[in-house]
Order: sequence, then structure tokens, then C-alpha cells
Amino acid sequence: MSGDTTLVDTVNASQSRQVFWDRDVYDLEIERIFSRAWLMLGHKSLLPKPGDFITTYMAEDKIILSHQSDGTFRAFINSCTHRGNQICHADSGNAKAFVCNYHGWVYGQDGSLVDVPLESRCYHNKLDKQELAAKSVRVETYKGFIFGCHDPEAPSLEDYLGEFRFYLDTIWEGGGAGLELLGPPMKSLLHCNWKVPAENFVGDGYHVGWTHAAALGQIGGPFAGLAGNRADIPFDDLGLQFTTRHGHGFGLVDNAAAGIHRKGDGWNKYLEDTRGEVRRKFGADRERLYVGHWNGGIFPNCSFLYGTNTFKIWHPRGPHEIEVWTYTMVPSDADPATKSAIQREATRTFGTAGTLESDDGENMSSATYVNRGVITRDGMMNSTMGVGYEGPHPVYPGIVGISFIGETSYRGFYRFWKEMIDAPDWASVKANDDNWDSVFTNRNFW
Ligand code: UNU
Ligand code: FES
Ligand code: FE
Repeated sequence: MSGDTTLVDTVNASQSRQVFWDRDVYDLEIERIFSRAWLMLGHKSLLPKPGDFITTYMAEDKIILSHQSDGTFRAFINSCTHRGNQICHADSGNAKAFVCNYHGWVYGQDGSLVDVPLESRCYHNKLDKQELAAKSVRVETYKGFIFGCHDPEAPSLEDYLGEFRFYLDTIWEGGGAGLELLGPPMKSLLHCNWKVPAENFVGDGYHVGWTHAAALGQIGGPFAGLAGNRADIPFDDLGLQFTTRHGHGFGLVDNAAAGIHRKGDGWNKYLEDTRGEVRRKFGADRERLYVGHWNGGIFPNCSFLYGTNTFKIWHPRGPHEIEVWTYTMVPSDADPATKSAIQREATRTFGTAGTLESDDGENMSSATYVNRGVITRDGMMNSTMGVGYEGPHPVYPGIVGISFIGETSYRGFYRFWKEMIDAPDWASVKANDDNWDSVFTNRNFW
């Protein structure tokens, strides 16, 4: 299969159900999206000292991410160049070198092949160790978050994040030292296509009051009014939603940052203590974002809820399964008690067995596996909510939709998904993308 524009209809805002099911589509995604986009590897707080490493995935490729003695980060494929065995089996640690378990080849912290047992005897000094370094991955960081990319033609990480940095800066820098991740991650399997949670987090304000009705009723606070989609919800005044050029986006619920945290006192106090600095640095329009709750996504497979402060990477495992990795985002300069309180509440709500996490899981599998039916699979899915009630905004970059409840960021996610699936290389992504927002037609909405 090659790039196929019929999978996503950006004019009618619909997507083929094959995007959740077909092996061919999945293989194409791996080749055209996961092998070319910047993927989230972690945050430097997870490997703070030289020699620290974590192992992770880029799609189904196993990766070692390691903190070098010069303070930079390097990533390389976690597979031995001798007979292919996995080099490192630990989740994390501190190592001067990585020794393959099979025949003992030794890799340095940067993935170079530094030692081979019995080298001169067995290989008669004919082994080119330089050639046999573990395959390296481009690594760039933004505000402490570390990304990897396989494609030398890809734009810089800063360009890839693009105008989404306007938004990320307000939280990843914030009014203090910014955010970091607490690990190790919780890990679980979900039987679903990776895009079901990715689209949900980037743009699904609609399910919140319905799927999570019971949990929101229990939690109370600013989200309680959404429970059961009560008729008196102020739909257009709940917040906004945003999409940007490379498919990154989020939904905002105003003044609700800690709203999912039943015991959010320390976190609320932190936000109150620092919002003035955010206003000074970034202005009132971004202070508004700082004290709101976000459901967000960094294209393709990293999602987070700012405020709730859960942080997810959806590692694909074939078309119908994912490994969910769940970290907690916390302000780096919060006191330890506040950090652990945030982690506890994030885990209680969106950890593996979290009250809201498990609300979502059943829908994720159902929306995937229902497409086992060949007649079912032939159909399309609809994401037309709020078409026309969105457009370029005088203050906020990208395309801004009228309400938290809408599908603007869904449409942005699939627009860029299609863009990457169809484009043979990054040069065409760039060229085709210059007027990316023309599919959002209401130029004078705001
Ligand atoms: O379930 C979610 N994605 C969500 C929950 C989003 C916003 C608030 C609460
Ligand atoms: Fe949206 Fe059924 S109501 S998937
Ligand atoms: Fe949900």
C-alpha cells in the first residue's frame, strides 16, 4: 500500500475505519509516521546523572537513551550488531557500558562498539568496530523533554513542535522551573489501535461528561457540572480547543487545572503562587492557559492531561494493541510533598487502574475490535463537531475552536496524519503544509 488519500476525508471530516484495523495501514504508519516524526523518549529528570540510562521504544523498535559524560543525551537501537540480541534488558540504571548477554560485545554509553571478546584471536584484527556501532537515533531536547527521530531529513525538534511551543512554553516553562516527569512509568497493555487514545486525548472533550459521568460525580469540583451532559452546561464558555500545523493540539477547560484532583491543595497553591510570574512572562492570555485543564497530544503518540498531570506514551504493538506508559508530570521546583500528592492523584485517576483510565479502556478496545466485522469496517467515522465554529485567532496560534467540546483538534490530528501518510519525504510534507490551515474554512470566525 502506498499513500492513500481516501483514508481521511478532510473536507467532510471523516476517517475510514480501516485506520483502526488494517495491517497495511499500520505498516504504512510505521514507515511514514513513526520512522520520520519526532517521538517522545522522556524527560531528563528520568536520567539526571551522567551514565544514567532508560530503555524505551520508538514504535516497536527498542531504544537505549543514555546520559553522556558531556551532559548530552544519545539514543541508539537496543539490538546488538553481532547477531541481533537485545543489548540491555534493564528498564533503567547507571552504566559505564552495555555488555551484550549473548557473546559479550561491549557498547559505550554512546552506542559505539568498544570491546569484542577475543577480538584479535577470533577476528584476526579484521573487525571494523566503528562500522559496528549500535544504530544511532537523532536526539533533541525541548525544555528538558527528550525526543528521538530516525529521519535525517526531518526538521529540527523546535520546527516540528512549531507554533505548539507557544502553548507548551506556558506549562513546560511556566512560572517556575517548569515541569518534569516522575517515573518509572506504569506499564499496561490495552487492546486497541494507538490512534484511539491519541485522538481521544488530543481532541475529545465530548466524552468527558458521558464516559466519565460517574467518576466526575464522585470527584465533584469544576468538572462535576459536566457529569451526564446536563442541559445547563455552558458549552461555549467552558474553554477552547486548539490544533497546530503538525497535528499537535489540546482542549482547554478554563480555571480547572487541578479539577480532577480531589486533594489538589498543594498543586492549587503552587499554581496560585506562580501564575503571577506566568502573567508577567507570557501575558494574561497565556496565564489563562496555565490555570486551565488541558487534554493534549504531541503528534503522533504522546498524550497528556495538564492539571491532572498524567503523561502517556502509547507504544504501538501491531494494529490492535498498545503498551501504555504512564508517567506523572510535576513542577520541578515544587516541594516533595506536593510532587508526591500530585503523583498520587494522577495515579488514582489516570494510572493503570485509575478511576477515569478504566472508564476509557473499554471504549478504546471496542472502537478497535468492532472493526473485525468486514461490513462494519467498510464504513467511515465522523468528526464534524464544530466545523465552521473555528478559525485563526487574534491571540492564539494555529486554529482555535469555539469550545472545549468540539472536534477541531481531531480534524487537525487526522489532517497531519494524512499529510505524513501521503508524503514521500519531509520536503513534500513541508511544501504541502505551508497552507495547512486552509481546510479550516471559516477565516473570520474569531
Ligand atoms: O478523559 C479525558 N481525556 C479528560 C478528562 C479530559 C479533560 C478532563 C478530564
Ligand atoms: Fe460516539 Fe458511540 S457515541 S462512539
Ligand atoms: Fe477519558
